[in-house]
Amino acid sequence: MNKDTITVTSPLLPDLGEFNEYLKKIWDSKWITNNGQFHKQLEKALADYLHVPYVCLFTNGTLPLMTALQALRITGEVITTPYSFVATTHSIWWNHCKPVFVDIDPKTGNIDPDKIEAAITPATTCIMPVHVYGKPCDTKRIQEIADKYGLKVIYDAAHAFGVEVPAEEYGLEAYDDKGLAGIMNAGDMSTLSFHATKVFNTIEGGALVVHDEAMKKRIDNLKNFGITGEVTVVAPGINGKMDEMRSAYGLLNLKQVDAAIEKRRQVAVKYREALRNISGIRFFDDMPDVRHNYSYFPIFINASEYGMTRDELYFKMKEQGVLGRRYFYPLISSFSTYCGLPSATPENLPVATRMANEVICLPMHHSLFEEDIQRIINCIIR
Ligand code: T4K
Repeated sequence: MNKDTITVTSPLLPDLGEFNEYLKKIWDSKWITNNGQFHKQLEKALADYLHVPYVCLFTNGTLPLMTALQALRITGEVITTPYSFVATTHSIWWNHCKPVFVDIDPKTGNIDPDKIEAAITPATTCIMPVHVYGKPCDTKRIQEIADKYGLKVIYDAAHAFGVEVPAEEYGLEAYDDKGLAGIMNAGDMSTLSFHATKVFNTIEGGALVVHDEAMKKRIDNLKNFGITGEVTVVAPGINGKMDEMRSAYGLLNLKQVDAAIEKRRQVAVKYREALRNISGIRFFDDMPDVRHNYSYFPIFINASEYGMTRDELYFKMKEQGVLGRRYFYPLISSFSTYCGLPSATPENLPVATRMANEVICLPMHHSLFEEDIQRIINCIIR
């Protein structure tokens, strides 16, 4: 790739010297996977950081979704959003359940709680919302609906690492006297992705956040083939274990993730300043009292007002070496596996269809320089 190319993201990398020291420890111990010391340390450190009771580490962000559905014995229909990365719906399909798509709220890009009840049938057992771009879902409303109909809620929180919300408003318990709560406490379980492209990464990696010790044990068994003892297998588990190298890498990245989020915030401030008065461009502002993680910076192009379609701008940026991404276009509901489902029609999903056709995620990461940001803005405003 040309050195002048600006990519949509860039991985947060730990200091190589410090990583080497950790590698030396791993080499000395000869314990390289299966719940090693660094794995245990990272689970504890993440639970503290995220203000959640229990974290189960995984090798990526897709297996926790699949494992959560298994662990909660979800069957039948699962209500979900079409406006996400395809892993969300694939996990439902792999569990032999039927995804039921519900439209999204244009103010957040998240599943619209007002439209959930109409999609519930006697076969519905679960709601799987996504905190898309790290913007928190209306967890209080979603929980009320779930409780009314006896449904489980599994949040795909792949984008929401470290996001904190006013506890009462989101129906959660505060962890401090400022009344904040980690969004990962919502629902029955939440999943995270620690892929290289995420705010916090372990190269490949992910986690399942659970609320009690018994469930933590069950998930730990399920991600290790269902093994509970040398000669005992109690469930049809899978191999989802994170190794010691990635756990050590994660421990180092956790030390610098707050600084990285602050740098992302500064990028968002500059984008907003420059784009606020450009006709035909819409973006999200921060939500009141929410600690955001600035994982993505989507803009939405209204072609008639802006004078150029989304794709025209996307390819113009590309020609100039600015690689935005059209996350999340096309909608999951339009892929061949899912487009035949009754809920997958564009008529059922007008808001998601429009947003998918209008979105470009601008480059957003901790190592964008002032001149990069200016180059990106110039592509859009000229
Ligand atoms: N749920 C949601 C809501 C998700 O968004 C995702 C994943 C998941 C579940 C599943 O989690 P994982 O099983 O993946 O942990 C990326 C990621 O692969 C994927 O993790 C992510 N969501 C999705 C939104 O984006 P691509 O195909 O767009 O990534 P790629 O390889 O084109 O990389 C994008 C840019 O990042 C590159 O242009 C440059 C930069 N990059 C990327 C990599 C891999 C680097 O600078 N270095 C790198 O090593 O999917």
